[in-house]
Amino acid sequence: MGRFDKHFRMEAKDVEEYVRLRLDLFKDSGDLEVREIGDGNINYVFRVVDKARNVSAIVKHADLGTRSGSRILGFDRNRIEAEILRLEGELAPGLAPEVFDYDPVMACLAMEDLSDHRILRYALIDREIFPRLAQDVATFVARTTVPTLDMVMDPAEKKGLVQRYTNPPLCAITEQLVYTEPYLNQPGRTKVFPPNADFVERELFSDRELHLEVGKLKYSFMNEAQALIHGDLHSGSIFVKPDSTKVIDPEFAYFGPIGYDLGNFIGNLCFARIRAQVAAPKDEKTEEFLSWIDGCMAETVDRFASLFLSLFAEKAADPMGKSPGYAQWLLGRILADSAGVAGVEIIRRIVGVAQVKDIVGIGNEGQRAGAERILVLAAKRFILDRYSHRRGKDYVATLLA
Ligand code: SR1
Ligand code: MG
Repeated sequence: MGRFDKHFRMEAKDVEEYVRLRLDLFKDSGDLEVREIGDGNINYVFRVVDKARNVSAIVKHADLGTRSGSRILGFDRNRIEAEILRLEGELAPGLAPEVFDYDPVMACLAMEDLSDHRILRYALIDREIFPRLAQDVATFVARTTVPTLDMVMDPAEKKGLVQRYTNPPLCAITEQLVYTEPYLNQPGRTKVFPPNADFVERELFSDRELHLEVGKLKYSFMNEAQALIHGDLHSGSIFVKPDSTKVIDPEFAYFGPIGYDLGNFIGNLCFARIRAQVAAPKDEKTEEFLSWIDGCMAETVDRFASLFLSLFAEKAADPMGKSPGYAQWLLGRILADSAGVAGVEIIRRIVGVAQVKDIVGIGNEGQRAGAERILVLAAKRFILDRYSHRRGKDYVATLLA
């Protein structure tokens, strides 16, 4: 029996041996540099470089649980990620990394190295501008989701896919971290910035009307098998350079509400916007960035809406789905979900256990407290008034109110 015929948690030296045996790319390689570069909570991510031949790859390796060992997830997420990346690459060409190999035994996924790109979250923290971002993300969300809508896909085929991409352990993370814990003051399950303790108690833990609306959004996340979605489309799941956008990490993919993807992205733009507004130098670069990011937020929503309508008109097969007004009705639901999700994503990243550098990286205590308050109050409006956020400019208006 070979070394890689039974799963074990690999270190860099194991990955070096593994890729030489497994990947054609490195079959003729001499020296290889292998480094673990993962900065997430879940998987091990290795960059493998053959400097002499100028080739490289990323190997994403799953263990049974999270990196801290606090949660058992199983290995299926790695299969889901490999299959969904390939599917996304077909549906939205150029917007997902190329997959070289998937190995269910070692729970390893080898893919294109995107080291010439940056993670969007860190680029936005540096106030970098990406003119293609809105168009690329809107295209990605519309093109990867519309084909699996009920009125588009054959119903039996769709039900088969719903089974294939049922993702209980990863959905459970979202159900708990996004839709539950930020509203309950449970020991160890929230991280409240001390200067905002009273504010959070009043605005989040004690607001029963808010809890009811978040409960309704949670119902939609848990029950609405609308389309095959990415499931974790935050700014850490997107790589960018000025002329390219690549969406990575679809291990949370499952059949859920499309608004979960669109709203997640918009919520993460809000962090970058408010961080720059509150904590960046008051200079020309910041002014340009603020005006670009407001436009990006609005453009993403509006482009998604118009692309959704045109794709739906082109692809809808079910006669009832072709009824006049049906596509607009469905889009209305998706946009309301998006606003609600932008709200719950913002709140969970401020008081939940998985926080973001955009906010926790604000070193000045007063500025951070102020940024959190602006964001939480806007997030509540996104949730409570979600049916009136129909245009991109509605999001910007709420955030800047
Ligand atoms: C335990 S995982 C924490 C978060 O990281 C992922 O990217 C998801 O957003 C998840 O909620
Ligand atoms: Mg991830």
